[in-house]
Parts: sequence; C-alpha cells; structure tokens
Amino acid sequence: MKKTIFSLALGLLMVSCASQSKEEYYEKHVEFPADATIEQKVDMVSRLVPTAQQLEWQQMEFTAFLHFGMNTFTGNEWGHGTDSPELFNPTELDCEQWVKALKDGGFKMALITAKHHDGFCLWQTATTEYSVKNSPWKDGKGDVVRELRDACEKYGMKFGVYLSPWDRNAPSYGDSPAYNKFFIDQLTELLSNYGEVHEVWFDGACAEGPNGKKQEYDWTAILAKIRELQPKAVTAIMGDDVRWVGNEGGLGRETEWSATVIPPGSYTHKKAAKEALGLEEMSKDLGSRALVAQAQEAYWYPSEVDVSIRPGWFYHAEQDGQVRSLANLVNIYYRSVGCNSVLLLNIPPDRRGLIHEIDVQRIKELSDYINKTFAENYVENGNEAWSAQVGESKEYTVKAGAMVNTFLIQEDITKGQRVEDFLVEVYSNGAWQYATEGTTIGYKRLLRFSDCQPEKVRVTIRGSRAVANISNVGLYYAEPLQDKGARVRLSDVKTSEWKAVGMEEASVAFDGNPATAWKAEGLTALVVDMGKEEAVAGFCYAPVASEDLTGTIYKYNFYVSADGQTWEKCNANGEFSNIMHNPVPYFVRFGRTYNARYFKLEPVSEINAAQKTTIGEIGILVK
Ligand code: FUL
Repeated sequence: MKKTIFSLALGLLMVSCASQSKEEYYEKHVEFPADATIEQKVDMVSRLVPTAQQLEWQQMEFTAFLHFGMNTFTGNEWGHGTDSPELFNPTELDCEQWVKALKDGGFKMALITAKHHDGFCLWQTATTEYSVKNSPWKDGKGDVVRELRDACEKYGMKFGVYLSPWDRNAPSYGDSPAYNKFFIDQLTELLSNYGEVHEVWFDGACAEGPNGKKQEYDWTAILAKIRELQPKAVTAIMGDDVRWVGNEGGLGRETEWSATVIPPGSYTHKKAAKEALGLEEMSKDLGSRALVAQAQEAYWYPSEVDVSIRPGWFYHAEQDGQVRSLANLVNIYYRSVGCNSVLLLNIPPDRRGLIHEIDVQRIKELSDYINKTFAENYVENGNEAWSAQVGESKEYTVKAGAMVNTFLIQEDITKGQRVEDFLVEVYSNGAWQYATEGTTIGYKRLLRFSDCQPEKVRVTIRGSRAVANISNVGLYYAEPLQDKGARVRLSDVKTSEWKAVGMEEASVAFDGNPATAWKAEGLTALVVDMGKEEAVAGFCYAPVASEDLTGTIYKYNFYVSADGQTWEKCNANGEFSNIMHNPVPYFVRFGRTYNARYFKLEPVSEINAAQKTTIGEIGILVK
C-alpha cells in the first residue's frame, strides 16, 4: 500500500514537472543535455524564444539600408582604401530627404554604412584621418551619421549602423590586437555619440586573399561593448542576434526556422559546428528535426534578407534604368517578410547626397501597394489566439463577397516557433477546396493563390513541434502586377559577328543569352575578334545564371588589341568586387576609349580560388 501511494505521488510530481517544464522557455540559446533524445531536443527547440531586442527587431518587418560613402563618388562597389578623401563631396546632401522618402515608403529603420570596406568614415572620428573631416564637403566639418541620426529623430525612424570589420585603409588591419582596439574605439564613438541605435551590422566579407592580412577579431569584446553601450540594439551577420539569409538576391527560404542549429556568425565554435552538421549560411535547411537530432545546441537566430533596389549596393548613375520594378519588389516582400524574415532593402543615395527620384517613386509605389493589399483583413476574428494541437483545424468566416488571393498566418513567437506543416482550404459552393499549404510559419508567413470568393477558410495544423500558438490569420486581395522591368542590355555593340579566337565553343559567352554559359578548365582567358574596330569604353561580365557559381571570375585583367598580337592592358579596377554574394552583371568602364578589334578577358582568380572559368555573358560598352 505504502509503495502504491509513493509511486502515485512520484507520478504526480512527474506530471507537474512535465507541465511546468512546458511553460519554461529558453531565451536565444539552448544547450541539449548529452543524453537528450530527439523528442526531448525537439521539445526544447520548440520553447526557444527571442530576446526583447530580437522581438522588437522582427516586428519592424521592413527596414532600409543606405549604402553611401567613397564608392558613391568613385563608382566602385569595394574601394581599396586608397582613394583621396577629396573625392567625397556631395553637392546637396539632405538626410531629411532620405528619411522622409523612407518614412513614406513604410520603412521602420534606416541603417547607414558608417564605414564600408574602404575604411572611409562618414562621421567625425578621432580614430583615423580617412574620414569626412578631410573631405571638401562642408569644409571638413560635416558628419553624415549625425545628420541622418537627427533626421531619424525628427521623423520617428529607428537608426542603425553598418561598420565594416574589413578595413582596407587602416594600417593596423591584420595586427589583430591593435585593430581590435581601433575597431572598438570606432564602435564606441558611434554607439556613444549618436543616441539610440537599434541595429549594428557587421559584414562578413573579407577578400584579402591567401597572401593578404588576416585579422582575428575579438568578437567577445566587440559584442560586450555593444551590450554595454546600446542594450536595445541587435547585432547582425557577424553579430549574434540576426542571421544573414544567405544570398543578396532577396530570396528568403520557403522553410525558415528562426529556431536554428546554425551558431551565430561571431562565435568561435561556429566553423566546427557548421562542419559537423554539414551546414552553410546558404543551406536550404537550417532547422529540421533531422538537424536538431544531430545538434548539441540551438539558437533563436532569425533571418534578415538584405537586397539592393539596384544591381549594385552603391549608387551608380548608369544603373538608373535598372531600379527593380514594383512587381520584383513585391515578390521580394513575399519572399522576405512573407517568409519569416525581416527585409533590409538598400536604397543608395546618389552623388548629390539625395535618394534618386526613381528610387523615391519606386519605394512609394511599393508601400502604397502593400498598404492597399493589407488594408482590410477579410477573415472575421482572425486575430483570436488559437492553441492548436497537431491535426486540429479551425474554420473562420470570410466577409461576404470578398475576393481574396493572399493568405497570412502568424505564430506567437514569444512562445517559440513550432509549426512544421499546415494546410489552407476555402469553402464555396457547398464544398471545401485546396487553397495553399506551407511548412514553417514563424513570425509571419504569406502565401499567394488563385483569386476566389470563399464563404469560409479552414486552417489545419498538420505538423507542429508542440501546441501551435497561432496569433493571426488573414485573407487579402493583392492586385496582379506585370513585371515591366527592362531587360538589361549587356553589350552596346552587336555580338553576332564576333568570333572566340581558338575556341569556337566559347561563343556561348556572347550569344545574347545569359542562361547559357561558357565553362572552361583552369583560369582560361577568352580572346574575342569583334570583326571590326570598335571604340571600346568598357565591358560587361555576367556570371553564370545558376546557383552553382563555380568558375565565376573574381580578379581579372582586360586587354585590347588592334591585330590580336600586341595587347594593351585597359584601365580597369581588376576585381568584380562582391560578385560571390551578388552575382549580377558587372559593367566596367575605363574612363577613356580604346580603338580595338580584339579584346581579352584574363581571369586572375576565381571566387573560391578554383581553377575554373565560367562566363555567362560578355559584352562591350562603347559610351
Ligand atoms: C556585402 C558587402 O561586401 C557589400 O559591399 C554590401 O555592403 C553588402 C550588404 O554586404 O557582403
């Protein structure tokens, strides 16, 4: 009898422990016990939750990047840190114009490149001479960071800073302790003198190459400084709060876990953990049960989609005709905000120091479109909290006569991200019909389907890691859009008469179709006979249009010749900066013309140091 009472008491204790542990959440990080079963791990991952900063950041949804600096004036994407500060001279810089445009565009935060890889600082810094202080702009008294901060304050916009860890100007770069001190001093200035900062962005790029300087960053000290000075800020990419989605094309994942097994960018064990799990930032799956089973820990580490409204991150006048179309931006919205991510859309100010009229108009169109689409939720009581067990469905009434084609669903992420599989059906003419389905939800999931006028909508949670906490369900109507985006011309001269010298098969590199590529073993130069003399003012190189970028040229030389025998090296930057992350066509202009019948593109290195060459398309620019 005693034994029975004792085991009953023990059983109750276990039940109450179990239900108590159900309410236990893990903020940002959870480490699994060594002997945890897969079920226990999945349960723990389902109770991972964001920090207060991560939650506030996620709720912004829509944030703006402002790439502005020395590159704006040199035409580069990655400066070498050698350009004279004299070149930095915006004629009409007006940060209020930027912030007003962003506010009208529905953005919640403006994040500025206070320092890009060239090391040029946009604020009055005591750490280096390479800054606005030595530029002619406002006689060296100007401070772009201050002006932007003040404009953000005035218009109620959150403010963030990008400070490039890679610095091609700082003499101490590569002398690790000295540069760490220099970098923390720069951060300290930015985080102490400019009010509240909501995001600190550290890019991961560093292309010093095998013989270049290798900097060991002291991320622990860097992140500690941010927590000390700006406790409300999230740290992104090489930080530990916000994860790079893995591409710069605006493409979020269909299955996007904020509760992920990939460790944050700045953690020392990241490399080993990634290798052990076979993961990359670009991997399609960063949080499935199969990965959780293999992992020893998990993080709340949500995705941010950074993408530029133009092909480049910096403003280049020749890209005025290539601003993304409304339809393209709306797609990006669905693939970012609609795929459990925050959108960080880059709108680069021009050489005047203004956001270009075309971009201002486009972001206004985007915000008008989004506001109009999501103005009215046609689902009745869609925002009633719903705790759903796996297999459970819920029916909602749709407002009479409403035409819909867009479904919205949200999880209450303060209780974790849990849903793995869901189905949406609509009811009309006396029958239920399939509308759409999805895998993960997270903070927000948007799905599009064909126009219909249902009386009801039914959501079924087909798979979840624990009770699903659905906080919102919606149906909307999005007007159809046609992508009027102009096709980019890659060559100013006709390529149909061109001949690839000694390699006939290489003619696919100029067949006018970027989808076909020339692929060669080794770092192989392409020599082209254009058939007649042209006034060559530049060239265009488009990488292969595929996920596999093997063979994409990073550094190159470009030559021209009158006879195919004697070659002259053209005045070119020699590097398709950032092409590994942003594989768009690169337009290189020489600043002068060369009269020539032949040209040669000679690869010097491949993006991952492979001995291969691919050219999606090559063209010649004559003006
Ligand atoms: C990249 C950088 O190298 C680009 O220049 C840009 O700043 C982008 C946001 O991140 O990796």
